[in-house]
Amino acid sequence: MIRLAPRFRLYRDRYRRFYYGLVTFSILTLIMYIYLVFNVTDPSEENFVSYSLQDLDSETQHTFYKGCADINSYLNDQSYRKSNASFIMLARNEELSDILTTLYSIESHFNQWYHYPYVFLNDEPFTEEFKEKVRQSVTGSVQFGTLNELEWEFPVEVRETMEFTERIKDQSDRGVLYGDVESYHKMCRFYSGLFYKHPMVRAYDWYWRIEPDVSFFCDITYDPFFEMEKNGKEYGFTVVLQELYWSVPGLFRATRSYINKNNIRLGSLWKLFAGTFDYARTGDEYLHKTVFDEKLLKEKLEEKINIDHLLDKTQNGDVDLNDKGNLRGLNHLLNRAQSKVPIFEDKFDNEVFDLCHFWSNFEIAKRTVFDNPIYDGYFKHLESLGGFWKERWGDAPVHSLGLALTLDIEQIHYFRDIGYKHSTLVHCPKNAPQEFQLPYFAGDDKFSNRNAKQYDPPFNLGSGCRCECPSIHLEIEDTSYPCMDFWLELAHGMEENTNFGDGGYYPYVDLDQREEEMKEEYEFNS
Ligand SMILES: Nc1nc2c(ncn2[C@@H]2O[C@H](COP(=O)(O)OP(=O)(O)O)[C@@H](O)[C@H]2O)c(=O)[nH]1
Ligand SMILES: *[C@@H]1O[C@H](CO)[C@@H](O)[C@H](O)[C@H]1NC(C)=O
Ligand SMILES: [Mg+2]
Repeated sequence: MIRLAPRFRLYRDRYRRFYYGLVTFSILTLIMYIYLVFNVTDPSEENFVSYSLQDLDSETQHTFYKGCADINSYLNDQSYRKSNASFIMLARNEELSDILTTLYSIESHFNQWYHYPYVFLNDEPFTEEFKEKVRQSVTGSVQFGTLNELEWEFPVEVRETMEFTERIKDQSDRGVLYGDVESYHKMCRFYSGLFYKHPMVRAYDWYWRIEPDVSFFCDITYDPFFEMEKNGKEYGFTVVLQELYWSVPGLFRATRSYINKNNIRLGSLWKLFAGTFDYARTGDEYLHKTVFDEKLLKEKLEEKINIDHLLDKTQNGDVDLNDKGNLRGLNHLLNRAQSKVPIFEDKFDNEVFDLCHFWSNFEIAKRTVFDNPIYDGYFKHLESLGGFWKERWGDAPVHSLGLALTLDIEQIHYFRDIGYKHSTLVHCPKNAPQEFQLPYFAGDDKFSNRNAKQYDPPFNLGSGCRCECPSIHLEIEDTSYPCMDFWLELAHGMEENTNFGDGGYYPYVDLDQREEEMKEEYEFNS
């Protein structure tokens, strides 16, 4: 297993160069030139193997099944017990058609064999038409709940203040996604701290969260609740990615203050979310202060190299603004003068939030990962600080940081074999080899003529069962840098090879050496 370490690192580093090249490419024509010089023509790129084409299993982190389980023998196995579990979905009446899309997808790919119940929640009563259509579409029982004011609305003493209205309005000016949509704030608050207390959710030990307009691409032929329980897992995800910084600038500090005030003993999951300030080893004070991840490293080094070059020219008195290199230096100098280091606002105890989090629109979890005194106190603390309206703290980062208060990495499961799409992001696995595939059969008449399309071809390292991925998709596993890297290193117990701060973890980086390497790659015209 240890031998995997350099492999991941190698691919990751190559991948980073490629990815950031790609991003910059689409933004600035000037940088496009640099991109072309560095990345496209980089011969080492030929060896790049994306994560989605690799076997990522480790001893503690692996898919429960390779390919398809034989559903009938699975269900009839002596040791199998149906779990005390339910789907849950918060939704609005007007989302009915998107909801039916979701239901068709989850039923035809999973629930037609397992018949788990559903709980639908809404801040308004569901219409009769809604209930009728939903009941017709599923093979499990359904409950519909209406949230009361305490569950859905911000506390009266908050929502009737001028500050409340203004703060929310202000977020659109600052360009926070959904920042000025009050109901979105309510939704995030509800999912952060209240859903698990709802009586209909508390009636179960496990839940699977779904949303309108999501798709599943593979058959899930085993019972994920049962397998999680059997394997000591408490929280399962399909996508891990970075949050937009401006929606949560104060969340990490708030989390840290709760931890310190209550002497919380953190789970090892914390390492996935917290980084230290000692990321960059360098004699350069400015770089030490501003570089704490690979993206900034590249930006800041590029900036430094160009500025140094310009200053050098200035000293010799031969600055020529028709020269691309000089012009670039000047631009960088202006940028540096204007740049802020926003992430520092949220620094605490020498740790920063790396912005990674599990995407919470899909969750399979034990209810008590949230329904416990530590998490509950955490939510109350966050609520008291007003972050659900002063900022736009999302339930996803709140869940992730909150889980890390109690859970260890080993209790988290990556459902790599579940193909999933929400909005534009797609995770879709490669199918397992042919000998691990089984033919489809309907578990319910509704699905007896499920369109028999061609499944994706098998792949020797694949894990999926009867997957049909979108023909063209950008695989999130390959693009959720740096979160998937961190996840994999932790999943493979590789963090001892890296730089450890107090609680936080980051790969060790020698900035001065990287600067030398980068300088060599640069070509100045003069
Ligand atoms: N009842 C109700 N559900 C909501 C409201 N806002 C969001 N939701 C639900 O909360 C979930 C997340 O909202 P969504 O708009 O999909 O957010 P996104 O996935 O972050 O874009 C979905 O299941 C929505 O149906 C609301 O105002 N009322
Ligand atoms: C399911 O779990 C809930 C919450 O723990 C419990 O109240 C309920 O009795 C359980 N139901 C069954 C059938 O075991
Ligand atoms: Mg959604």
